[in-house]
This record gives sequence, C-alpha cells and structure tokens, in this order.
Amino acid sequence: MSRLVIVSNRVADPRKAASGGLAVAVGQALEASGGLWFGWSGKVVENGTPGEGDLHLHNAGNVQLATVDLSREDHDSYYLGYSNGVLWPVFHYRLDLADFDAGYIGGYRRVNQMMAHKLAGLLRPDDIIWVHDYHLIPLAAELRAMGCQQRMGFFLHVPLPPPLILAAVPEHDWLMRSLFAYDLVGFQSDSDVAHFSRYVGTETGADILGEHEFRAFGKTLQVQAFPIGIDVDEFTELGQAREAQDMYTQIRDEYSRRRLLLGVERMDYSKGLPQRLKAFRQLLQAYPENLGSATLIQIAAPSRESVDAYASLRQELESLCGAINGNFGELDWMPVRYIHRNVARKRLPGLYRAASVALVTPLRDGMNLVAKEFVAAQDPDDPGVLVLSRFAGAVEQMHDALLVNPYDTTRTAETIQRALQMPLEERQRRHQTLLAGIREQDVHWWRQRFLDALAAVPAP
Ligand code: ADQ
Repeated sequence: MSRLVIVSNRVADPRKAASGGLAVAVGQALEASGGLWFGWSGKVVENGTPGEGDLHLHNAGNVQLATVDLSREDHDSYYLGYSNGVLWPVFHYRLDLADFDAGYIGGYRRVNQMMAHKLAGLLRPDDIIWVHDYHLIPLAAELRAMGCQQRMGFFLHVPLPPPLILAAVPEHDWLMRSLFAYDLVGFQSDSDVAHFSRYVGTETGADILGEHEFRAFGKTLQVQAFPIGIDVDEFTELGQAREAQDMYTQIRDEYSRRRLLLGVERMDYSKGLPQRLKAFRQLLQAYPENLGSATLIQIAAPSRESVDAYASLRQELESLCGAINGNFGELDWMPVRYIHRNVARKRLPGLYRAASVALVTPLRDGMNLVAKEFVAAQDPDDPGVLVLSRFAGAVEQMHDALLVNPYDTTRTAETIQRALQMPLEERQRRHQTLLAGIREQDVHWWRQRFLDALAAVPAP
C-alpha cells in the first residue's frame, strides 16, 4: 500500500480531537496508511534568511509530522501578502480588497520552492501526495522540476472565481499552468469546476477531453468537484459529552423566554457579517413581534488580525452591534450578543442545539462547514432552521435550507422571519433530508472519493 503524504500550510496532530477541520478530515487516512504530514511549523524566525527554514520531524502515533519554519520576510510575503492579501480576496470575488503588491509573488514562489525542496528529501518513489489549498498551488510544479514523479493531487478549499476575476491576478496564467503539474485537481463545487473549465478553455486553449479531463502544456489533468463534509458521527458524539450538554442547558435556561439566532465563524469579510447584522436589524424593524425576544448570538473568532481589511471589518461590526443594541435594546433584553472569541470545539454542538435559527450567510464561501455542523447538532424531534446563503458552496448539497441572497437585506429579514415561524412538521422534514445528505456525503466519503480518483488516474 502506498504511503499517503498530506501537504498543507498548517499541520496538526491528528490524535488531538480538539483540532477539528482538516485534522479530522485527513488524520484517519494518515493513520490508516502510516503517512506523512508536511507544512509550515507556525514559527516565524525574526532574522531568518528568506528561502531557508529549519525542518522539524515528530512522530504522532504512526504519522510523521514534518514542519518547516519561515523567516519573517517569507512569512510576510508568502502568507500575509500573496496568500491572504491577494489569493484569498480574489478567490472570494473581492478585487477591491486585494493588495497587488509586486513584492509578494517572490516570497510565494520562494516558500513553495523551499517547501518542495525540503519535502523532496522525505519522499519515497511510490508515495501518493495530496496538497491542500491556495497557499501551495505551485508545489507540484516545483516538485516535478526536481524530478519527482509521484502521483500528486490538489484540493482547493476556497472557491475558484470566474475567469475575468481570476485574470485580475497578475500571475494568473502561471498559477493556472501550475495546476497542470498535478494529476488530479479537486474543487468544492460544480460551479468552481465550471469556472476552471471556462478559464482553461478561453485563456489557455486547453483541449477539453471530457467533462473532467483537460489537456494543456503537454499534460492531461483530471478535474472534479469533491464537496467536503464533516464527520457526522464524531460531531454527534461531541454533542453527547458533558461540555456540550452543559452549554446547551445553560443557554437554553438563560434564553428560555427568547428566540435564539446564531452565527459562528472566523471574523472574515467573506462571511457577510455586516450584511447579516443589517438583516437582523431589518427583522426587528419590520416584524416588531420579535422585539424583546429575538436574540442574535454572533461568535466571530479572531483571524488574520494583521491584515488591514480585517481590522476595519471588526470596527464596522462593533459599531453595528452597538447601534442595534442602543436603538432596540431594553434593560432586560439585548438583541445582539457579539463575542470576538473562539468557542471551545467541545461546547459548539450545545450552542448550535440551543439555537432556533442558524444564520450562515457568507458573501462567498468554498463550502462552509458551520452549516453542516449546525444540522448535525440538532434535536431531530425539535430541530432548528438553517438559513443559508446562496453563495456558499454548501448550497449545492443543502437544498432544504432556507436560501438567501445576503446582499438583499429585506428578503433576508423576511426569510429569517419565516424560519422563526416555521411549523414543527416542516422543520422536522427539512432537517431529516439535510441530515441524511450530510451523513451520506460526510468527510470520509469526501476523502475516499478524492483518493480513489487520484489512484485511478491513468499512469502517464
Ligand atoms: P473556513 O473559512 O474556516 O474554512 P468553515 O468551513 O465554516 O470556514 O470552517 C470553520 C471551522 O471552524 C468549523 O469547523 C467551525 O466549527 C470552526 N469555527 C469557526 N468559527 C469558530 C468559532 N468562533 N469558535 C470555534 N470554532 C469555530 C475554509 C473555507 C470553507 C471550507 C473549509 C473546509 O473557507 O469554505 O468549508 O475551509 O474546506
């Protein structure tokens, strides 16, 4: 059996249950085959030399963790600059927030080259390599340039924008050409695959050999949608543990006379937080029966705080929350409870379960796992309602959510009102279908489908 090698910007110990996300997703696959997980250590060396970094090797059970430090200059140009200042905003359709500083690309290439160099020394000839996300698009091209011939797949966790938006990135042709060094490229949704297909058709003159097969630059590439899921069983178990139960009881008792709405995310401009607060304000204005009752708990975990756009988003949110509470609040009721912090993963299912409505309203999102976690945490006999943005990748699977356009404040408020008033029978029916969907297409299904597709790519 070939060894699995996972490469991602950050690396986590797969044995730590608190990790969530990618750690849960790939941890089991790594443990099954005794794999290697490679990425940045998270350490920044203040006076380090660009393009150089110490390699650290640890064993976590039968998984080997290999991490590299970054110099301050590499961190600022590769991570803050190009990955989070250019690719993240553009891939989320926010050209207005992109910082096209010509100096960043050098760091991005240099770090990918260095990572490839360090990784190449650890590889075995029959390894299967799975690279994750926008930080590492050119990694396979760098490995190939060093003579590595292993099977390589890439999965993009964020959306791929339409060709004309992508074309705003000065290095877009180089980035897309780099993808052809992989054997398989996976996206979150069919709309991302359609954007890829249109891009390569118009910009590279690739031959479209089939729905999932493209040929350009002397290379054939398989491309497919692999919508990521959650580990439903793990999340359900988490919900039965004491921390989640305590959280549930505490919130339910505290809000026994209220209707609870919930938003949970990293503080990020892609998540549509100001638009959501405006829709909530509209709900209070247009449907006054909610006054004194509807309460929005908005958890926004700190994220990338040294990037400018994030600091101004935080200010905007704080001022919106303050204005809503000031205008509508009473001595015994505050409409918004805004918390700029992480909630411990163990407590999250309890919080989700106590909410009547989840507001998952990003302006653009590759998938959005909060939508799936909310569904998994509900009491099937008395489930809450999911209000979901039509711009989240999750929408292609979660048809039984109430869909909204987060830019349309009036209709979003109308939909939230509908969610608050939905009869029990309809809530149960929608929840049952949503739960069956996320259970069938869970994170194990996602991983297995990707790895099977990678193994099935014909040898060159
Ligand atoms: P994210 O943008 O981080 O992920 P998401 O998919 O919602 O978004 O995943 C967030 C995870 O972090 C969830 O497991 C959630 O429970 C947790 N989380 C978020 N806010 C939290 C908070 N305040 N406290 C505690 N936990 C919190 C990127 C892409 C998504 C894609 C995922 C996976 O942007 O579109 O779905 O990767 O591919």
